[in-house]
Amino acid sequence: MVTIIVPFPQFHYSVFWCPRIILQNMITVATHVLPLRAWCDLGSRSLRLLLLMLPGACALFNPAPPIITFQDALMPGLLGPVMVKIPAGSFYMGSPQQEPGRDANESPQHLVVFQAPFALGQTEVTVAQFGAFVTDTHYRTSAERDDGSFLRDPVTGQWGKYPVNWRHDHRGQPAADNHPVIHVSWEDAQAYASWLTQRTGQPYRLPSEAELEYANRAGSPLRNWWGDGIPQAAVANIKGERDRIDNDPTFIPTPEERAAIDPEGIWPEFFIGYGDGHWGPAPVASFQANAFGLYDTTGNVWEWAQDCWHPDYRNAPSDGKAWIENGICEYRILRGASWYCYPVQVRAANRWSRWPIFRNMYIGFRVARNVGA
Ligand SMILES: [Ca+2]
Ligand SMILES: [Ca+2]
Ligand SMILES: [Ca+2]
Repeated sequence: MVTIIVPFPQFHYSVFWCPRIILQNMITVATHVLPLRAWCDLGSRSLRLLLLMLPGACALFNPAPPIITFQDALMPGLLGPVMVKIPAGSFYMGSPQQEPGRDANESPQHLVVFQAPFALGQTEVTVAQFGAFVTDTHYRTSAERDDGSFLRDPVTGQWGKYPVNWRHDHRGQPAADNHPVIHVSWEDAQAYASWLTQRTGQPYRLPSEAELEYANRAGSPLRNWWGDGIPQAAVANIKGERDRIDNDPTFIPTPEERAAIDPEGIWPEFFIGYGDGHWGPAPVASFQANAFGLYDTTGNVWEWAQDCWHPDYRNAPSDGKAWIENGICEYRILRGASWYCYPVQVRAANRWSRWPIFRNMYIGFRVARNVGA
């Protein structure tokens, strides 16, 4: 195992990080429990000031730990995906009642505690990485066994099943090696993780839904790890107004999509004024990492999770493990939204699910692995 330690790169986000329990509890109390009047009545002015300064002060004196990455050897001359050690900790999973655009399936917001660290792929699995697996095993994906995968024709705008697979991009052209692999199903993702386990002797698997949200937020209780609202800089491959390619009808959602995704018709179809330079998947790690050192946790491609679908979080486990019990296992979880999504879907708490052999032009995955303390 090769271990690389890099310094914590973004002090700004450590404000969320070090005192995450204090900060999240303060926000929970401030927004759920205390009405404004009670907050104003809370002790003296100096006490209020102290409470507000605490997160910043704590970050100054107790900075977040460094980001630790490693790679396991797969076979002579080939290393596995770069993995990031995600620290043990806790967070509130789901969205608060007042979050704009939320769905009932994100309720109730609940505390999840990770007693032990775990590791997540630093990036989504790439075309090159998936290709090494196929070369070694001659594995045939769901798309290859079942007449192709789904994409929107960039000329006609029509959704359809085309003779494409993991080797192709969102237009059906050969995909670049450094792009996230797409047109892969939950079953294909399982097969890849099993191969990593077999080749490395280490316990690779798909992440749980809780792990994906915890890792995505990286301490942020806001709508996204970079904050609320429209990003001021290019932080992720999401659907920006300036990402539109001339004459490409796939930028405009179909009437069915619009009705299904935004029944109230109040959300814009893209992030207004935003541009990240990509309509379609971008090479992995094209944008800055979040506070955990992970790339593209939001945007680029949706990512499969291990869990079965549950319509909300009632009776959800609090240990962060994949939630299978009493679930609808004909559907598996997808997280993080994609380059194709409406802004209403681009929220850390947002959830989606599809059946295990489903695949299309905006779904990929990253792997997880158990690690020692
Ligand atoms: Ca984009
Ligand atoms: Ca992603
Ligand atoms: Ca949703």
